[in-house]
Amino acid sequence: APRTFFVGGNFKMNGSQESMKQIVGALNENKLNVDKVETVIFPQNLYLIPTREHVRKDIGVGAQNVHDKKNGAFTGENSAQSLIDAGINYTLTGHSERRTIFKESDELVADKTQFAIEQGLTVVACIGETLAERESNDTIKVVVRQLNALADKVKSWSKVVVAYEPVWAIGTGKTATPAQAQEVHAEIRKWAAERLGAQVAEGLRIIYGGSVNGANCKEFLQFPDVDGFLVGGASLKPEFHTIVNVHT
Ligand code: G2H
Repeated sequence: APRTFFVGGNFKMNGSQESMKQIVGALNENKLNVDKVETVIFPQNLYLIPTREHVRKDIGVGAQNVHDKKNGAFTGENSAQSLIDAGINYTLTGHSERRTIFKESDELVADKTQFAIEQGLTVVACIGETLAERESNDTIKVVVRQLNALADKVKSWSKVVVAYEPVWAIGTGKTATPAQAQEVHAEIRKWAAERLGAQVAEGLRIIYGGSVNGANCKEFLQFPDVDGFLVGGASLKPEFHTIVNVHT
């Protein structure tokens, strides 16, 4: 495939100074396919700078959330400019936990995504349907609505990775089957071709997230539109290395 495989580790609100040291130490010591696989870890904010300082340079470090405006009076928010200043070159946007728990709208997620790109960050923009939406056959409708909201704001897609994360598969141990993921990923690429053009669609990385682990990651490789993974729970464990090395 012309697209570089992407594996992200979303640590969510986990970790301690001690566990971060261990995770970073293991990433530094192990043989990882990072020359072939763009590998990025997303620790909680408190650990971003020490992680960037200590983790090997061929692994990227990213934030889990970012504000949609320049530095200023936004108490408690996370600045894209400060991330760039600290060598934190990636961010997630629109994770379902942000959308659900923190009530982020499609439009806010799009504003955050565009602002982060403008500041120079590469953005992993997350989309996906709930169980109720899947059961009422609205999966594609929901995903396309989320994508259209992004496309209304995002001017350049070269620094966007789309993460398809069906909400019912997140942290539940229930993965979408690789075939279910492929079906939605193909629809996302079809949407991209229509809305953004054939060239953008061909280059767009579409990664899958939702209970990916060391044991199930290989099954996705036979599907042409799965360009990587966003890994939560398993990214805190040694099996993250197995996922980064999925091609070997
Ligand atoms: C989905 C995923 C990572 P998990 O949220 O973003 O987490 O692998 O624990 O389902």
